[in-house]
Amino acid sequence: MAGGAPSTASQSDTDRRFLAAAIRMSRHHLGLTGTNPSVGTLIVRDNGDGPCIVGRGVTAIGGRPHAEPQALDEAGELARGATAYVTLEPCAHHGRTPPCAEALVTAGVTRVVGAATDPDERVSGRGYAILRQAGIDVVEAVLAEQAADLMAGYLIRSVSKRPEVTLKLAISADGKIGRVGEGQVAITGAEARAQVHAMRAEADAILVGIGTALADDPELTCRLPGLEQRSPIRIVLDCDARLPLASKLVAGATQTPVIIAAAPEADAGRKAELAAHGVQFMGADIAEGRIALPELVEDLAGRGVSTLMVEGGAAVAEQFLHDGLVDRIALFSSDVKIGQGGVASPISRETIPAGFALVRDGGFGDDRYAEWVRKT
Ligand code: AOF
Ligand code: ZN
Repeated sequence: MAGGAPSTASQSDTDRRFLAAAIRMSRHHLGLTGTNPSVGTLIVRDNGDGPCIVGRGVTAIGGRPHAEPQALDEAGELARGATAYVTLEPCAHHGRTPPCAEALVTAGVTRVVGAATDPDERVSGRGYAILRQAGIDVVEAVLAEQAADLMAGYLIRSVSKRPEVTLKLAISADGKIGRVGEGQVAITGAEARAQVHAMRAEADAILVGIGTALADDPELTCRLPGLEQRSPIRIVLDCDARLPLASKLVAGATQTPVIIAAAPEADAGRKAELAAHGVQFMGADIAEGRIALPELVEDLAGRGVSTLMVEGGAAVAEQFLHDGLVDRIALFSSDVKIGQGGVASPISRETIPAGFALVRDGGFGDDRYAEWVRKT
């Protein structure tokens, strides 16, 4: 709009556009910021000839510095009189870095548009209050749901003291996830597999049961060119520490951590052998002959895991569903038929539990993809 203040309608369109861009940017460090959320910040200035980005920041790898000081650094003096788009309420506490809300005030930003609110009690509501007290115009909760969706791991871990759990399944046309005793069976195609690897890159940890580890000998790494360093830690539910020394998981344990959740009475000699190959152990409670998942996920949150991908097999998936520990279901389905001897999937598009809402429905190559998020 030439001259004058933009109309409210076009202002809110502009706000949504820049926040959407900040949310997309925040995705870059998903899975790399430890217990901190990956936040995106854009500093946008309008000299009368349209809005222009003058500073960008994403929470740094490891979680610090936060997004805002990086974006402000890039903007320099251009931040004065500008608008800051932040995907999370700016922090208000003196942690390992000074409060971002104060940094925005000091830099002379005159407007802040925020998406998600922060459940961290050191911050919640206080970040926005600091800004308002300084006379900054604050607009809250723009694209809040989209921002919260990407930060679900951080939000769930903060509130529920466990990671966000994504159950990923690849299902054949006849409702199977594999074939008994045959190791890995290709169900989905190359594009879907690449998407699974991208999901792994964004996750903190990936988990399978020992049945899957023995049958499939999986690597559970991200093998997308250029993203190999972003493999999540691998967790195996393995009461008796049976993971073979010759498995691919053990072979790569010194590069990408492998943690076995084992019973206290697991053979000490086996554990020592595995440990000598770089495998780590976490103690686990046993209930009805199986590893107790509520305690396990709480321990994982304590170790800093905010997002956990569960990749198999059927019994483990069922146990997570039964215990009400699944927050997101990612379902790939293909035209391939498994036939005789197939392992039935514990879930299908038609049997998604109550309380889940469909958030994505599309495809990768020849395969269909749908994603549901727990709303209750
Ligand atoms: C922001 N911008 O980019 C991020 C924020 O341990 P600290 O001092 O780093 O503080 C962690 C808290 O900071 C975390 O719980 C969340 O409230 C906030 N994260 N805040 O202003 C950011 N990553
Ligand atoms: Zn901060």
